[in-house]
Formats: sequence, structure tokens, C-alpha cells
Amino acid sequence: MDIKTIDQLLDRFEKTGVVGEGDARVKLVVNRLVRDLMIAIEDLDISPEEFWSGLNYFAEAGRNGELGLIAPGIGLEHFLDLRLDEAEARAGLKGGTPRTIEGPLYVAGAPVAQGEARLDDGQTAGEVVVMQGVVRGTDGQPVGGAKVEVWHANSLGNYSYFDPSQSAFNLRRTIVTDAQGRYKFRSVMPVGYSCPPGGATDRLLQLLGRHGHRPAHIHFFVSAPGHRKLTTQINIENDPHLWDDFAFGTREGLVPKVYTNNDRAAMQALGVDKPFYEIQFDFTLHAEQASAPATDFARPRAAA
Ligand code: MBD
Ligand code: FE
Repeated sequence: MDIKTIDQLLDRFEKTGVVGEGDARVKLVVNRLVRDLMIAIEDLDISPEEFWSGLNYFAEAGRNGELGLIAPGIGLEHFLDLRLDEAEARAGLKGGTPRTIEGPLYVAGAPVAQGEARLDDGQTAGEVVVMQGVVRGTDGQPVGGAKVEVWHANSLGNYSYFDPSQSAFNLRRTIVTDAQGRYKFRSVMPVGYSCPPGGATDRLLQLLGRHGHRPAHIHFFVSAPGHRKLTTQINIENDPHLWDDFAFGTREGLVPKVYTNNDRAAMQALGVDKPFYEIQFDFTLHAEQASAPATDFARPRAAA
């Protein structure tokens, strides 16, 4: 029979699947999303030209590896964080370091260091920063042997691996905390990332009357046996985009004070001839909790 209405089409679409065949979850999600899309096309009277332009937009974004940038840019990645926050609150979890988005620029396989590390390769321009702190449980006890995976941009806002001009794993390390739960690293101050100019994300943001800049930040995965994995970042205070992040990632509790150390002996010990920055930041991990959704979920990630 001829299909004459949207309701008939959706009905037929769903019924073309054989009952009991396929994947129940995929059917549920896809059928819902298709319905919502058709309704949006109707409500907004989206023209064929607009429809195909939109389809092609996503195809191009995918070819250029920008879908992982659009997701935070339209707030979806932060939305997933808010949902995890709510699930944790319902499970009675409180007091941990706030989570914030992972973003698309993590690379697995960074060199592992015990207790402390230098993240830059010695050839990387930028102002020296020393960051350190303690990983603890919500009971206040230090967590020795925790993994602190850290990655950040260089002083041009670019990340190694994605920026082939940088050395392998520049500004990326896994630091294992000592018996007192301490980690420490030396690096160079990052500058905020900006979406590739003229790329799919940047063009979309322009059309939305927005920009594609992030404030300077340093990413972390903090994990330890018996604890929930923490995905977070710290932001560098005084950045003009501190509370104007295109990815909505800035959160209270993630903006530590940045101190300037101009002590001669401290500078000499580091081998630098200028004052350097210091940041102190402790991480608090929740204990494992079966009644809250896992935070170490799978996600396709680069590896080198
Ligand atoms: C980044 O560096 C980042 O952290 C996010 C969330 C998105 C794009 C670039
Ligand atoms: Fe980043």
C-alpha cells in the first residue's frame, strides 16, 4: 500500500524489521532518532537543499576527523558529564574532584614515569610550569600507585600526534603516584586550543554566532584500583576565555591559583633563568561504586 503520511512511514519503517531480529537497543534508539528528525524537518520546514547540505556537512566533518570536535562544541560532551554527575548524586557519591570533558585529543601509550616527569621534550617553546599534588580517596587517604595521565597543548594551542611538527608524546605522560600519593611534573604553559580555522566545526560555530576557542587547560585521567576513574582538566586562571569555553568544560573547583616563583635557588635547581609558574592541585577519587554508571567507558581513542 502507498505510504501517504509520516505516521504511516514511521510505522512501516519500524515494521520492516523482523520481530525478534536485529538488536533491540539499536532499534529503540534509531527509531526514536529517526522519528525526532522527521518531526524537526516538518516543524522547521527543512528544504531538500538544507537536508542534503546537512548530510554532506557531517560527511565532511567525519572525513576530516572533526566529529569529536562538534560533539563538545554543541554541548553534547558536557551534557554527558552532567548526566554522570546526576547519576553519581543519586548513588550518594559526593566530594570527589569535579569531572570535565575528555575532548578528542588524548593519545594512549604515553611514557610512564614514577612519581615525577618532565612533559616537554626540551625543544618546546613556552614558560616553565611545575605542577604537583596528591591523589586521595574521599576518605582523605592518599592513594599510592595511582595513574595520573596528563596531556596538554603547547604554546600555540596544538597537541602532539595531531600536530606532526611536535615530537612523539610531547606534553603527554602517565605519572604513577608515590607511596604518599604524590605526583609532580615540569612542563611548559599551554595556550588555549582553537578549532581549525575554516574547518567544519569552525564554520558551524560562525553560523551560530559563536567562536571555537578554549581557555588554556591541562587534561587528566586519574585512576587507581578500587576507585572510579576521573576524567578532568584544570584551567589556567586569567585566560580571557576562562568562562567562555566553546566546549563548556570550565567548572568551579578546576581553576587552581597559578603562582610565580622567582626564588633564585628554585630557578637554579630547575635550570631556568627566569621566574617559573607553580600549580598545586590535589585529586580526590570516589571509591568503586557498583550502583553508579562506569566512568572508564570505552571510547575509540588514538594510540601510538
Ligand atoms: C581540546 O583541546 C579539547 O580539550 C576539547 C574538549 C575540544 C577540542 C580541543
Ligand atoms: Fe584539550
